[in-house]
Amino acid sequence: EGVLPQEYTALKLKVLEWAPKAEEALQGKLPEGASVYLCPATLRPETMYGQTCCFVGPNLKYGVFKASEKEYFVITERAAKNMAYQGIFAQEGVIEKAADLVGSDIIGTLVNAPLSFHPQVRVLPMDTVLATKGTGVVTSVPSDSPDDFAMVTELAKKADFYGIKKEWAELEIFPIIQTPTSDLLAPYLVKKLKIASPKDAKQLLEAKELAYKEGFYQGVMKVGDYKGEKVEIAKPKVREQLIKAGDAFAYSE
Ligand code: A2H
Repeated sequence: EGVLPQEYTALKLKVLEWAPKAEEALQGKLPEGASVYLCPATLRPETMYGQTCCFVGPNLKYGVFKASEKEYFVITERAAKNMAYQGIFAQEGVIEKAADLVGSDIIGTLVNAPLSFHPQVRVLPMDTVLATKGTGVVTSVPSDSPDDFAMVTELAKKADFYGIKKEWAELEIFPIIQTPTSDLLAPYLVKKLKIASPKDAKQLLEAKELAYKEGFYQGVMKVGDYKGEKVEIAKPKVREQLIKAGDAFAYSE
């Protein structure tokens, strides 16, 4: 943990169709017409064009928290407490949980992914999601995040083991950012550092650091409204665009 607060962008991925277990757990617990969103926290809002799925920790506990009369967020209790005091919920300081969910209940849920070339993506498991960081929900951008690329590769390889449909993990990975090395930096680094699975923690950490530095300082947007602009410049613009559209909000911790 650093000394400075981490400024995240929390996205709103609207639930379009619940996985059966989550559907059951939510039976009769939400008001008529309410929308529920999974809210991943990201440091790379400019990469959201490349979302291919949304990760939850299969063993983590989540709640469905009331953000306003008609909107509920799936996040950890820890994140809900932080949000309640950041003016994110309609009622300042009030934490109201409509239901409990375990990550594994949510897997297979279909959500809308704002800005993505894949407007509808599935919720998939990732064991390395930490309960102690962000919202406990992570949006997957395999083009630019080595962790995400390693995980979707693993999920596609062992779909039966993970209890998912292979095609949920095999969405096309589009180039989002051009750097001097590649326009698919995460897959490039995973290959170069011979990362075979999400368990190769040491190499993944190295890949993550390389990808983050090169992407941020030398990257140029290949897509979207800020195509051709440097990532450094485009990042706050894409963030504002998402927030203005009601598809994201600022979250810090
Ligand atoms: B990032 P920091 Cl394209 N557990 O978003 C594990 N990882 C988490 C998490 C949690 N509870 N909450 C957020 N994260 C991930 C995009 C992205 C991210 C890209 C490239 C790098 C990258 C798409 N995934 O992060 O420890 C989220 O993944 C590398 C740093 O607070 C979030 O941003 O610095 C990032 O880690 C926050 O990590």
